[in-house]
Amino acid sequence: FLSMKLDKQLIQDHNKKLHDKHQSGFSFIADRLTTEGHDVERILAKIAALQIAIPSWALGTGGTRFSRFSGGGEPGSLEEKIADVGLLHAINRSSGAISLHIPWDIPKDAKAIKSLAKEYDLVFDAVNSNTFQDQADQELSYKYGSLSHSDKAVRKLAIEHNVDVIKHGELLGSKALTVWLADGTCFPGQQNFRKAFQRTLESLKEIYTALPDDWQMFIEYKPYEPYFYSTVIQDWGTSHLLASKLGKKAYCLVDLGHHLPNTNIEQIVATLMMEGKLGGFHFNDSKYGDDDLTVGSIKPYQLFLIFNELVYGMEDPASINPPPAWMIDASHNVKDPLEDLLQSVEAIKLAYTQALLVNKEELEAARENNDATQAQEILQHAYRTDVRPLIAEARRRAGAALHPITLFRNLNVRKQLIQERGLKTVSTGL
Ligand code: PSV
Ligand code: MN
Ligand code: MN
Repeated sequence: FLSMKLDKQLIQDHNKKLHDKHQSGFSFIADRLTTEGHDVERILAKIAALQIAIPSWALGTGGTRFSRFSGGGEPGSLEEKIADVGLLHAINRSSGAISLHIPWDIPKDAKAIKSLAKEYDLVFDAVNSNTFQDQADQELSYKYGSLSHSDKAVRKLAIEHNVDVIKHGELLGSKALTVWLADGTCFPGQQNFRKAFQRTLESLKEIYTALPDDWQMFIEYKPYEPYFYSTVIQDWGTSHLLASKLGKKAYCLVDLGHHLPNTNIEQIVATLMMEGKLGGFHFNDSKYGDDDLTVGSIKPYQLFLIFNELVYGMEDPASINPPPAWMIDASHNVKDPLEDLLQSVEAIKLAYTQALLVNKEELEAARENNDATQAQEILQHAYRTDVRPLIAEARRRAGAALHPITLFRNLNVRKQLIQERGLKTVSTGL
């Protein structure tokens, strides 16, 4: 099944069945938007262009520190992971990139892996380093930190690993390195904050030197976990400080789950874009912490407000921010990972499309007049528009499925994957 790739005819058959229902829904929204002065074709082109990278570590069932309930048919090799992302991309034509975590997914033969990905029409997004775990044969430990460690020899090991990750990425055609530094402490007094920051900066400078000119470095922040008292790169301010000190190839990476409850993430996005320092995004959703749930499952309005700032930043002709890299960073404990990813991509596209509908001129006028009521009307008019037929239409035109989850289920994909790969499978990741 997977070696055959998804037969395009299956998608056509699926679309044929849903055609009439889709067409009436699409005409309805297209007419309404046209009446409101929107250029529907322009919106469809934008929706089609948005590609979201799938993390290689999110294709299997995730777990917590308490348990992991393994799912069947999970990809056991990088080749199988590529096949899974290829399948998602064939179904939605919006997941045309894969983001690798190294050493969880070391390509043994980069050339072969690159050409396999090409067969599925996939490219390699940012490569991620891992200095939050000790590897089996590792002589020095990251228990007390990596890039920030008090021991120079440990820092050197972590720096070399990051440089090595860049080299792997170069062979695959990646153009960015994401550094998420778990380093931190569990107890007050355990660490000199200033020294830890300085050492991290020095280590990052060495990695930055090894970064090719056409690459970017994304610095991901997170307030807590795995350590529970302090984290060296705890927030966007720290990430921004490091990125500015490093230089123009260094940027901040916003992971939606990496904020303390009720943080105004859309305001962070606005500030970073204003400064030209928003490099990338890890999408997920959460109720409490870094829950890594399906995008849009808990706080869809917040996601829309974030996209409202992203669209504003991207469409601003004076913007100095490069186009951000879009990635999902999620974990699936109870859902089929592939269904969950299809839902996440859909949620991102929904929020993006709704943000495209915001009447920017009217919103600015309301703001200038301090008309809070009207500002809310304008935002929620866009947010409450059912844009699903637009996304489906963009997919249909790209040769993808009108309703991805329905197709996935009707094709019995999981059953076939279990037949191919077995019922008891474990995929690398957290
Ligand atoms: C850390 O919580 C994180 O968000 C980083 O992006 C890691 O690379 C990823 O999760 C690992 O699952
Ligand atoms: Mn992340
Ligand atoms: Mn995370």
